[in-house]
Amino acid sequence: MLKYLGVLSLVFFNFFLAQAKLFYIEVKYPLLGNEAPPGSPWPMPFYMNDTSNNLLYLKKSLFQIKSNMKVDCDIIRENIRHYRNVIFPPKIYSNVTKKSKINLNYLTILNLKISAADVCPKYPDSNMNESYNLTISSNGADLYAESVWGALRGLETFSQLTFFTEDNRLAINDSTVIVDKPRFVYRGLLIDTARHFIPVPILRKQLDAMAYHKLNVFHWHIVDDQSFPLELFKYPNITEKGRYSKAHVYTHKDVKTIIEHARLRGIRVIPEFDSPGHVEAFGRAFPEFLTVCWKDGKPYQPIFSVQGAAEIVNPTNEYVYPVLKEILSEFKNLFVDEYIHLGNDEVYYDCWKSNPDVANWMKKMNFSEYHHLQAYYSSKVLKIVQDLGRKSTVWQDVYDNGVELQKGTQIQIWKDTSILPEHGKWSDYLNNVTRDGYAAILSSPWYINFVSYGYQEWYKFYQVDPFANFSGNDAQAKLLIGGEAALWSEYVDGGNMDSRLWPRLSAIAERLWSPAHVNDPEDAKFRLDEQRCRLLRRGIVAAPVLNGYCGDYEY
Ligand code: CP6
Repeated sequence: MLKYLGVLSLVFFNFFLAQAKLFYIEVKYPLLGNEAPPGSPWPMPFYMNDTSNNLLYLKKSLFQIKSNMKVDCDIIRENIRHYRNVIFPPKIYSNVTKKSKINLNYLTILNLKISAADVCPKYPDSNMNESYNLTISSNGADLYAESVWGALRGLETFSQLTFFTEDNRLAINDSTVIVDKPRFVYRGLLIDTARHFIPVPILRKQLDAMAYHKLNVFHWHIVDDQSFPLELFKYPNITEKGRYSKAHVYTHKDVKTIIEHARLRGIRVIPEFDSPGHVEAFGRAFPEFLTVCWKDGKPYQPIFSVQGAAEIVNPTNEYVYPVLKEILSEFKNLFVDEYIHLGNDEVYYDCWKSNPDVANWMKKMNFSEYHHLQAYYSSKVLKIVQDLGRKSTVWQDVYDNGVELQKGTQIQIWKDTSILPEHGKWSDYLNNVTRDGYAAILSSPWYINFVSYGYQEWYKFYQVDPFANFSGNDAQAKLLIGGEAALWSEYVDGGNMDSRLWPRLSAIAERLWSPAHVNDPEDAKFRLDEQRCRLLRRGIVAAPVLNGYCGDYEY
């Protein structure tokens, strides 16, 4: 009887499978019919014509990229090399159809025509000109750019316009015309390397992937409560006690490698030294700089990892500031960007409130509120960075506490009612910060570390518009300089970073680069699906967008 049942269930199962297969075929092919035209770029350029369907073909041995630079420029040299590899990926290109019976039209040259041909800039900065124009014709392709940085963005677009045809040749649409420039000057990604250490090669790969999306700022949230993975010459003790292990440290040499790689991709590296909160790892070497929390009328140990009273610097200890000055001075010597990020986020007052010495000190200083104490601390560290000749970015908490800031200080908005009910709306924060004359960077809607099911994430990221509910004038609008996705790494390390970031970050990158009207996810999804396949071909293990498949060999 049992045996009989087994056979019966097998029959039923097979029947079921057959039904499922039928259903699968019926659904799958109509969906696949809705593909983006091959060679569709991501993010969408400012302007792109309806290209002809005439194809030009590319052959590695017949194709050259030339530049009009009058000075030797390592950035251009490196990117010509890099993009030749991207356009002709060694493994995939080795399989293309080599012989042809018919005469094909070949595209043989891409000319880089850079206006500032006698300037090879050293580092990308907040003023870099990233605009470019690109034309493809049978006489050759021309890439016009004001600066080297625009040439890099144009090279990326050019590489995306090329695609493999069904007969397995590399092609590009003839008569393509692109006029392109970024919508926002600041298009960033925060990577947190303190909750999990991210190996240098993985960071380099993410910098490549950022350049594939024209993102231009790597905000390196390098230290936090959990670890202090940065080598410090001045205070080796901080690193020794703050790191996870010897293997989990970015040496000065590592940092320089990262900055160099980012430079060649047109990406700025802004390091963050977060304090007075998020300093547990730092405090292991300097416990005397942390606030001692009190309970039941006496100080208590251990001070580490107390819920709701996380480790916070004690701003009343005057000896902390010279040490911070040394650390920030080492940051200044190591990192090259004009901005240093000073954190100052999530300073919970419970521990300060519990400590009677802090209360007495505040009385002496005439501080009636704990945010006065936080403002006192923030002003001191801001002054240190200013004296070092650098500008500061800070989380919005500094602004929220009413600290007077230097012009040019950038405020990063991370709060929203959707994160904590006591927060305000991010659009209100943007209105207020820019009204007061500060540059604002939007992050609240773009916590890329959070995941839910499938499309729901990227649709949500994509549909955000930084100017939604913006009520400021033109001058204020200019101060909304862009946005930054944040990858907090509590549940991310080098192993799952690719698929956590991509292609969801691609959606944010398009929001920050492309014109505001490019905002329909139902339209974008086919192009994004293609971008995902492009990322796979380039070695980035991006998550799927639509059902179906990429090439025959990609996952
Ligand atoms: N770590 C640090 C974090 C966060 C912040 N700073 C954070 C807070 C709330 C959310 C996501 C991240 N994990 N150092 C705030 C800027 Cl929802």
